[in-house]
Amino acid sequence: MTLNDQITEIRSKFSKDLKLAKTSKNIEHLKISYLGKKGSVQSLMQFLKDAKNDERPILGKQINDLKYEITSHLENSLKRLLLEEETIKLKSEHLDVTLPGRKHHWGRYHPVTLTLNKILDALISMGFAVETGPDVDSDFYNFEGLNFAKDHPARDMQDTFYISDDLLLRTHTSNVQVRVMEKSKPPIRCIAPGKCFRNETISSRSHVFFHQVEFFYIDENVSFVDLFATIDEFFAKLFKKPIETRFRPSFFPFVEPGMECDIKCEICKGQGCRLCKDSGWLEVFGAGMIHPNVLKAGGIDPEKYSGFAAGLGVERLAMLMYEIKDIRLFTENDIRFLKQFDL
Ligand code: 2U9
Repeated sequence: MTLNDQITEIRSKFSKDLKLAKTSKNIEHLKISYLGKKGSVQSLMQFLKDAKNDERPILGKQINDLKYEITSHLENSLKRLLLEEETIKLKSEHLDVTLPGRKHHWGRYHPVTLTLNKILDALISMGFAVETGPDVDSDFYNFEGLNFAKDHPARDMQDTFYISDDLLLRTHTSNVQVRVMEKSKPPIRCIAPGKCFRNETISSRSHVFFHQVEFFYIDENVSFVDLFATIDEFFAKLFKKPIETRFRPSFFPFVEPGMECDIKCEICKGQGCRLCKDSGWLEVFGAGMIHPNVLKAGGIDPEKYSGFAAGLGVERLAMLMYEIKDIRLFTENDIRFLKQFDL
């Protein structure tokens, strides 16, 4: 077959192949099969090798013309197909700017966090410093160092989640203060906020885990008067107005004397209502003067120093402040409940 015959054959096959090419990818393949190193046009170079010297330029020109012709056809088709493909892509990505926007749902603070932050703000402004400690602790930091007798009912399996003989989920945040006493010298003013765990039956008023804030002050000559004044000041800061308080004697192993603190019910102004169960008062705090045995266990001389301590349940206070009737709502993550609370 002569070079001319071959060129005619390639040209006619190329023209058919080009008509069949529907995508830019097809064009890339044609480019390789016609113009590539092992392509049809390249194979024509064999004719140049075998040609006489005077014929070679003429044959070379014929091959180059064919190469140029195929190249320009391929380039034109590629341009056209790329444009078509781009148009289809843009159409599929069409953005309807008239559609309504998507609503953003802003996160909110959990009511327990809101209440905790309010408590901490009030106490920090009074010179107390936040300290934290482990949720899982030893019998010493949760009980023994806090003057709990070996047979105290709170150590019972019914109240405490034990991990091993000596390890347990703390039942209060007082374990923090024992550590603070060990590492610091009076005067100490510290707040211990955190999670606590008690093996209780879950109901509308009690849960197996809840949050506490405890605070204590140890120095020379700290007295009950300091405790009363601190609690009154705390409530005034929390509620942004003076609040009437009432103190009742009570017992906790880590304080002596111990007491419970009530505030005048804000809803009925002491007249009696559903929230205060007709008593006119709401129980908020447990408190007292730190027991000498507890000071001793923390390495503090009870002959020289004295201190007061107080503790409150955060969920309980949140229930009073926001009039929430069931403690279980705090852990159910129901968005209809959670979105009702704002700073
Ligand atoms: C040390 C010494 C003393 C912290 C105190 C209470 C009284 C108290 C309860 C309130 C409701 C716990 O969450 S609650 O169930 N707390 O009544 N807490 S005195 O006394 C301490 C703490 C640490 C070293």
